Amino acid sequence: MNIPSQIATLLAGIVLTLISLWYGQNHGLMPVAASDEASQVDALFNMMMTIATGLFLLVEGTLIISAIRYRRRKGDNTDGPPVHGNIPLEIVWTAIPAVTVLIIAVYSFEIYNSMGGLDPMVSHDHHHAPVAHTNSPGNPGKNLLALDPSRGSIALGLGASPEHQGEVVPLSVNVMGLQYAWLFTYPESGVTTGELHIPVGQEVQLNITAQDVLHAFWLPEFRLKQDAIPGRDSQLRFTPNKVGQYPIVCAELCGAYHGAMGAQLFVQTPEEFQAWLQEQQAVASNETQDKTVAANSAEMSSNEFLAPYTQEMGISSKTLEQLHSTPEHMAQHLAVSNQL
Ligand SMILES: [Cu+2]
Repeated sequence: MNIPSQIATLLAGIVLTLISLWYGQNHGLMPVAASDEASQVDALFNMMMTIATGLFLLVEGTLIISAIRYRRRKGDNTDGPPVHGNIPLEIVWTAIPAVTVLIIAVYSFEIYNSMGGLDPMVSHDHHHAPVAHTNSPGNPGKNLLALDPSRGSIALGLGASPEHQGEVVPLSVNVMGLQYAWLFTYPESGVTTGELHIPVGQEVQLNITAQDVLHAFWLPEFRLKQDAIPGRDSQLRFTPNKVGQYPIVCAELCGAYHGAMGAQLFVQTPEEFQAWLQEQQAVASNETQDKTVAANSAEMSSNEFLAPYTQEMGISSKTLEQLHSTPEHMAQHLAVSNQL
């Protein structure tokens, strides 16, 4: 049986495309998608996976077929034909990746915009209500230029998506990254905790900052990641859509125990969330009444806060102190030892 090479190539191309399209949707690499925004990120990822699968099969397939088909036969000691190049082929293999990259760039920018990446959030004081957005939805870049320094600096991250622009977020939570934990403060109720609870089905805004060094607030199931930067605000605005418990990961190497820096995110029904919040408020007011319990964890030193975690990890508080000692501490030590 002898199939003409054009038809064989066409058939191989069809099979390759079908396999790529199937694998692009069935790679199973992503965890559950728990936010409204996650499906867009997944669509982009699936598209890139489809292209990558096609390219992999094309390149590796050609390599394997060539290695078998054009191998050296027994007794053949002649040279191969001298090939100096193939201009049409070179144009094709430059044009196809160029167009592919351009399509991915435009598509990902479109997703970034629809997730609120172009909403230039004005950084605001954590204890006040968010500054109203003055953007016109059709002209998202305008505020970038019209930034008024008296209103604060631009926060990084994701703001209002075009369809939510001008809306006030029902719940905003302040997130503080510190070596080696995340702290969450609910400004309206004065609750500070080590786990993040949010109600399902409504927009939430996280105002993220860091106390000491760079951290990164990563929610894999929500397809969101944002740097936490000392002295600078960043935000994430999103809508959780699945009740459940999800990991919060620090995704920026931030010190010796970076690997253990994590927290839990609980997406609850609005009723459960309100009940939890009231419970936390009650606990907080009891603590201030009898004053036997230390003030809320925001006022703890990071050593105090970390004590239960370090014990679990088998690290003594002394080690932690040494790790945390700054040049000033060293200087004090020296001054004391010199006096002796
Ligand atoms: Cu960290």
